[in-house]
Amino acid sequence: MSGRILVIDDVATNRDLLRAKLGTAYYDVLVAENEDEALELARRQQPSIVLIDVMMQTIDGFAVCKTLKADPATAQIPVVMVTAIDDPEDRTRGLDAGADDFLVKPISDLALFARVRNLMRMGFAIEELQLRSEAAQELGLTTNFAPTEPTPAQSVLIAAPDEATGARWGEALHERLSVGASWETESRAIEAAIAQDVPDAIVVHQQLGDGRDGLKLLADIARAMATRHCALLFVVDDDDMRTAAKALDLGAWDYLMAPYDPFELAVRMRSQLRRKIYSDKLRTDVQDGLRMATRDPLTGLYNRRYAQHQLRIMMERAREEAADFALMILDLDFFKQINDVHGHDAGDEVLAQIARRLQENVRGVDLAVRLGGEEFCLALPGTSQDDAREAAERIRRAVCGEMFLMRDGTQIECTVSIGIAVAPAGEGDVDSLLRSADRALYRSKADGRDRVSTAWDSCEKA
Ligand code: GH3
Ligand code: MG
Repeated sequence: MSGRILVIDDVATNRDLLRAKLGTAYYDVLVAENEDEALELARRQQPSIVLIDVMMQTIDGFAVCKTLKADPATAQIPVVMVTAIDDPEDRTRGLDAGADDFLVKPISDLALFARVRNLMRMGFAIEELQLRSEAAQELGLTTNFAPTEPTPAQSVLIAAPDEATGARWGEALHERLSVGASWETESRAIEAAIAQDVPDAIVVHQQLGDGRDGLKLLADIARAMATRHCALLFVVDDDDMRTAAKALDLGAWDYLMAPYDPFELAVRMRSQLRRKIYSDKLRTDVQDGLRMATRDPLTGLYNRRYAQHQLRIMMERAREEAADFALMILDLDFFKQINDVHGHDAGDEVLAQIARRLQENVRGVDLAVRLGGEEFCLALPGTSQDDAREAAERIRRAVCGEMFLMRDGTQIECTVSIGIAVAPAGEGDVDSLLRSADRALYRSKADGRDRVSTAWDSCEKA
């Protein structure tokens, strides 16, 4: 997010006025005096907000808005249209072109700065998610942003001043956006509805049916864990720009002022729902990315990279608590033959089933890792040498005691060799513990496989 604002206006004095006004709040202002310049600057400079005057001689502001919204490179940049008079027709056209808001000339500082602050804040949040999602994409996830239309799966809850208004707005949203819309007028019922099923968007009227302050409800919703990602639209009752500004600062994504036009409500809701769908998608990508970065896709176990980091943390904790820390390395026996005889896919299936058996046989505090190939590692905090040996024997039997059943009915037998090392009271470092376990494993292999060896027994022998 650049923190830059692009002002598009073909009149020099207007541009200068806005530049000066925004400059006082230390925003970085870009200006464009024709259409080409505007599109070029928007693409290249990625401003945080675009301000377009709709009353221009040489530029069609609506067309510019439409072009910006149709181009994936600029579609996410919020567009605010500046109108000379509060012309409902201009608003409708602008909203249809994808504009995110309107400012009426002469622009009040309150309205301008409240809107800019709000859009900047939301932009920063989305940008943060985008960056993390890009990191996820580098790990192999594909995400392409395409503006998504709301579907019946989206739900909107209206916190209405009365039944009739709730019904009218609900109908407008349902008909125009085909989303599921419901309404409530009493705070209790509103809270109960949210608790039962968190909606994608909530419309909050300034004055609720039971006289409760809508701004208070808005603030609660914006803060609560369960609802903080809901799109929030505030309906200003007292026709006061200060109330609208306050709503934006409290967390409203957008607001609506009288005269209430159900069409305007629907169009504003559409763009907020799009934003919501987009940010939800980014958030899921980030979660998937994190999962991908830490897990092995075939088995779902943690991967080596994550283990290296996590083992260190676990061992530090063991040292702090002076608790024994056991580490096991498991390597499947003659696994190459399984591939050779039954095919690579069957080998994969055996690996996946082994991982499942491993997970079923460890505690929640243990860490199960696929180190690579047919090699696994288990970290068992708070486990003494005796306990570790016992656990290893149990795991060896649990993992390979039964044959592996393939989808075609084939039964495959596979055994495992295990090496264990224990850091008494968590002393020592992860790398040497891993090396000790590895040496013990090597002994299991050398002694005939399908067995458990311990690092301390080999020390005693040596
Ligand atoms: P040893 O008892 O000495 O460990 O013998 P081994 O055959 O298990 O060991 P080796 O290192 O010779 O071979 C390991 C085999 O594991 C070779 C490799 O193709 C196979 N392998 C590694 N990763 C995968 C995988 O993800 N899927 C499948 N199907 N096979 C894998
Ligand atoms: Mg092996």
